[in-house]
Amino acid sequence: MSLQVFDAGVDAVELHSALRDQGAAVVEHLVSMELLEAVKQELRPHFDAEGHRFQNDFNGYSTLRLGRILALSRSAAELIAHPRVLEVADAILRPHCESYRIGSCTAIEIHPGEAAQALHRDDDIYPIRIPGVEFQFSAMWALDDFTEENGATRVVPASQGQDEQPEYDQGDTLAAVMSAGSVLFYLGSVVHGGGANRGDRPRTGLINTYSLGWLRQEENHYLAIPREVADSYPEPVRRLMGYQAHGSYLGVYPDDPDDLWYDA
Ligand SMILES: O=C(O)CCC(=O)C(=O)O
Ligand SMILES: [Fe+2]
Repeated sequence: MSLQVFDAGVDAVELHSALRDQGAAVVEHLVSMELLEAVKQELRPHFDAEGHRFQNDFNGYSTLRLGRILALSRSAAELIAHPRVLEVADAILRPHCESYRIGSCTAIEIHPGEAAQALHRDDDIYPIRIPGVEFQFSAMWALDDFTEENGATRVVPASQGQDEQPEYDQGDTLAAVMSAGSVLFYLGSVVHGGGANRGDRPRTGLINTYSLGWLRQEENHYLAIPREVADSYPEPVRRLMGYQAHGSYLGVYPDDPDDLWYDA
């Protein structure tokens, strides 16, 4: 068995239905090598300078990580706000909210010798679950080819939507094998983890999560991204960062065009 892999032209309904069934799916070759190279080059000095700061038992000690991606890589905005990703986010999240936001953006470089990450659910950051409601979903971009050997993300298929996380082990997982420029979509309630890197080169990916607009964002984008940098992005990216209210009453601010507080 393997995860369902679609080409870039996949029909949105088909993709959404695969995600509903398996909790995860890969879409191949969505972006150009030039864009990937730009993102990698922009992140490189930051990986080298501060990637080790995120090392701990969960993230591993042979893995470099970066947060506050939109402050470090302008090109990454094209992955974060990619129309194909937002189409999927719309299908999964919009039934449960009026607008959604980035939860977190994390670049992850798993180095040779790293063990498999503990299997987990990204949405366990939230203390409750609501049956039938996905709180978030994730898009893991392969910045390098992802292989069985080099630590491709491991996913437990059809593990989504459960109240408690059952005991799974690595034998229950499938590797999201995909070429650079492809993306793995998975639901926030799907059990998964970074793979062990048994190869001889690092594996780099960028995971962007998107969460319901009435939830707190995992990464505090107002503090993580300097205001002038946030303001320099186009409006759809600023909105994803959180510079918008949810509907008319949550997170309102004076210049919000949709706000109903300040209009009286
Ligand atoms: O690096 C990966 O493939 C997955 C990492 C992950 O799932 C996480 O840190 O939450
Ligand atoms: Fe995760």
